[in-house]
Amino acid sequence: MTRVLYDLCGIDEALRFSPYCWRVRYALAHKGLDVETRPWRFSEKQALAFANHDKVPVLVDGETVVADSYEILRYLDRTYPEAPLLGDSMADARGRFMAHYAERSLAPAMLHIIIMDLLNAIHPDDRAYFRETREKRFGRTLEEVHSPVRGLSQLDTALGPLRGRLEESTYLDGEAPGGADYIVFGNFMWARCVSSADLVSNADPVYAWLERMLDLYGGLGRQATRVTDIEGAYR
Ligand SMILES: N[C@@H](CCC(=O)N[C@@H](CS)C(=O)NCC(=O)O)C(=O)O
Repeated sequence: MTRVLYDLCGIDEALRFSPYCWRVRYALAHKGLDVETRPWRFSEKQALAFANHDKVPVLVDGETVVADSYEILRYLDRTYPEAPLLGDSMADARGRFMAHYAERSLAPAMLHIIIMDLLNAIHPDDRAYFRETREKRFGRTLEEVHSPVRGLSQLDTALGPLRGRLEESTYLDGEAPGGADYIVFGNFMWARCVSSADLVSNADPVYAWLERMLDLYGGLGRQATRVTDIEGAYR
């Protein structure tokens, strides 16, 4: 059976940078499940029509189609109960909190730092769409969102809860990584793949955790193509 994940790609098919898709890539690796990732661009909405959805990730697992990264993690736990990602209903509820933390605290801070790099990493045919939809969402131009000094200070504050947890534990989920780690780490993969900005100082406990996360599953994250690996793509 081929398991397929529709995965956002950028200026090059090998450049995969969606934070939500990275959550799922790690979750599948955690379960030991193989997957074929299929590159998808913002303009290819019709390719997701079968899923009744317009965003990635979309997972096709045999006869089952699941959209939305969090729903995919829940689906994987239901279907492949060994090595839980989110666990019982209380742990699942905490996982949802982590998703809100990643999306509402980490991502906005990172966005101030990487937004212009992100635009540059997107396929040229998708850039006008990205600009138009994101400027509408933010209520500002991308250039106005770009504010690295502000972003770094905002990120430093937003990293506080992660630091606290990582001072007491190897992973957010304890001695071994789990759903909480993958949900949060997806955002760091997003930034890493599109930008060379240093987001975390190497004295920070978050830095050591990032290094561990990059090495998991045979270096899944570390081996991922970055925009800096693509000739002529990085300004
Ligand atoms: N809540 C969704 C969010 C997915 C999402 O926003 N994906 C972005 C890529 S990072 C996307 O496909 N956007 C399509 C668009 O903006 O048209 C999830 O967790 O999967």
